[in-house]
Amino acid sequence: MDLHIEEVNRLFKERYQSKPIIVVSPGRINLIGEHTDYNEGFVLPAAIDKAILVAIQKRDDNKVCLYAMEYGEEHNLTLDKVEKTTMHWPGYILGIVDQLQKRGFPLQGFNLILGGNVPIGAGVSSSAAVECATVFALNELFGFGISKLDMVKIAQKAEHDFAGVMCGIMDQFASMFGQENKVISLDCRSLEYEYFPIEMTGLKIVLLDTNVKHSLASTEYNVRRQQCERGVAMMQQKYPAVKSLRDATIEMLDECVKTEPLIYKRCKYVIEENIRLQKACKYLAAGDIKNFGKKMFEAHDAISKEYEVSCKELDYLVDQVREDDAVLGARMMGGGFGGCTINLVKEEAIPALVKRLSGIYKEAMGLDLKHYVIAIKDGTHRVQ
Ligand code: GAF
Repeated sequence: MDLHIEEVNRLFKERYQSKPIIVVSPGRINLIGEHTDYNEGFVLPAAIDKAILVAIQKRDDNKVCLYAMEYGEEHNLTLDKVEKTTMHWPGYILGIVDQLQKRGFPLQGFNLILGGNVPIGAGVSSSAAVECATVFALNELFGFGISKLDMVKIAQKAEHDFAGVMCGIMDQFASMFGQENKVISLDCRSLEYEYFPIEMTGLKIVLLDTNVKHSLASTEYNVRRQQCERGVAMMQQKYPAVKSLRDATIEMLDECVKTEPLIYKRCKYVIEENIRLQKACKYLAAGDIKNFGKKMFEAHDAISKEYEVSCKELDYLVDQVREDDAVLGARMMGGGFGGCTINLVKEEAIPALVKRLSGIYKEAMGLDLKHYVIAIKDGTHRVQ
């Protein structure tokens, strides 16, 4: 992965006359288990070979000077005035600063350059990568001794408070804890996790990017979360032990939530997605990628029809590979309303597939199709 470390060093020296600590934090994929994390369910993510880079060094005063290479923009402030800005990107960094201050960590001023090669808005969670890179870099710089799990929690809270997305823990966890060539089987209730080696001889994970960045995504995301909570509250009246959808069954749903069809649909999707993931994991463990792939298609149909966080471009891309022998499984990935589909594709067939899809996608949707053939890599770490 080409992160232009030399260029970052040169730029840092030019802007701030010092040599920085450099931390990288990857984007993530998720093989199956979508919108289950905030319902205390299961997910199967991994960190990828596209990462955010944070270069950082202390200052002698209480200023925070930020520069984003991607946008050629800077944002400066002082530590006694850490607030949201109208600019998008500083929020993820300042959200971390805010969390550290709230937890009483003694920050001093610092200079920070943000770079990297995670595609923005493509659904591979560049935001979690920025948050994880920032908290890790600040922890290194000031020697706070924060554990990786606490850094994940700080990063998640930063997203809640500064970006306003009431996300689950999957993205930050995957970015921080990723391991090369392994997916993480994570229980989002207990936070117990296991690394699963993924053997896919002759296959590659290909992300097909719709190039759609839906402005409704964060609002609708929070609405879905509330709908799940509503379903839990309805079931709790009869079954007090139901603390989240993790504890619910379809029988309980039938009994308690039938009167509200929309809430019913949403909860049904989540309950079944957890079951689907567990079956899919068994296939993965047995090396049965064909049946694993089938579960991915099933997951897509359910998230599209019942949870309704897909969009026509994502549905189109999944539909176009259903009958293609080169594609074993496909589904929309991440929060939804745009971003990427994740596809398991026979390696030798990738160029022809991309060529075919690019043409018909442009014709049908009027948009260019981007694609990323990805590899699974280590999570957040220091490179300098
Ligand atoms: C987004 C969120 F940030 C995650 O927590 C997760 O809920 C995901 O959407 C859907 O599975 O990426």
